[in-house]
Amino acid sequence: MPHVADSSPLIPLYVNDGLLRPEQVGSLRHSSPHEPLDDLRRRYGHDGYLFLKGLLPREDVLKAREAYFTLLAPSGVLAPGTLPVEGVFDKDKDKLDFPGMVTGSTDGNGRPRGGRFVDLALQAHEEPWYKDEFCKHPTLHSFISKFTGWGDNTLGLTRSLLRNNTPQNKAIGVHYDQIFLRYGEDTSMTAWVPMGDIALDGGGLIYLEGGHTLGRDIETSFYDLAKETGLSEEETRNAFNKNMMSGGLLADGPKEFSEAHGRKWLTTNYEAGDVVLHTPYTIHASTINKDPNNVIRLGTDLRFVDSSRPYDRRWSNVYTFGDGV
Ligand SMILES: O=C(O)CCC(=O)C(=O)O
Ligand SMILES: [Fe+2]
Repeated sequence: MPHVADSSPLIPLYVNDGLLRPEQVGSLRHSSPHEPLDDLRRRYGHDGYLFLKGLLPREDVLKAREAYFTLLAPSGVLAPGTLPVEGVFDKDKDKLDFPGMVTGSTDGNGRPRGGRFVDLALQAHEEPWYKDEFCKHPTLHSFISKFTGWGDNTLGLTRSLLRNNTPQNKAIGVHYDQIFLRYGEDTSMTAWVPMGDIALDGGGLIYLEGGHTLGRDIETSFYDLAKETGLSEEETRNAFNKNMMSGGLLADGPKEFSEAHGRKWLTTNYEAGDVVLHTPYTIHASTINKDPNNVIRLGTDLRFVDSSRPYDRRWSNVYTFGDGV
């Protein structure tokens, strides 16, 4: 039987629009990659996500975390006397000089404000240890190919975003991924991969309870609205069309969104090696990183598709600022 945590997290969780009330928070259901695939598929279909404990070897994830912060260290982001793999933010620095890669906190060209830190954070996406090794981890690839039944057609899309949430900075708002993948079918799968341990209040992802069915309904209403307001097919597919919020998000604030829909946000602490798979309609956001030890939250979202089906080819290049997706 999967372990189902039965108590709501008790420590305060902050999101972009304030502190979540205890009744707005629940626990993410845990699964093991060793359970029968049919059970896991059923759970994924029911919950809209699958939180796989320890899918990846911990040391492989920590190796990538170490490489990332070794690359970024010259920017001065790390606390003196700490190791790169720890990724501890130097609390004497101004957090605004070290902005995370988060939708909404960018200049007019899609670039987050910030100097060398931002340049190096972008460069990390091109590094062989990231794009050729970590993103193509055989354990993840092979699990997804079996889980989905896509087999040899399983394709990991090249475009991905390394999200480096520095303490106290803004977090990503409420969204589902299909908004950004509309040039393809709604059959993709996202693997959200925490790159390091993340404490409960350390800025991990939060999932709206039953959010995949709500996300599907919202997408249908966006399409209906697009028709009513006379948008062309091209405009309809655009995540940033005039009927959407700027940045393509459903809302900036998870707290108000949970109140409006009467649903909880589900979360947990994460450990290096864990992976969450989610559907293209699963509604999610992130908490603000309040880690008491100033640990920087690093994670990436890897998208997988069935390459025999139409998929969003705009995701075939390494991420750059303002790439329009
Ligand atoms: O890591 C984050 O804060 C956001 C990741 C995300 O939205 C995704 O996995 O689709
Ligand atoms: Fe997402």
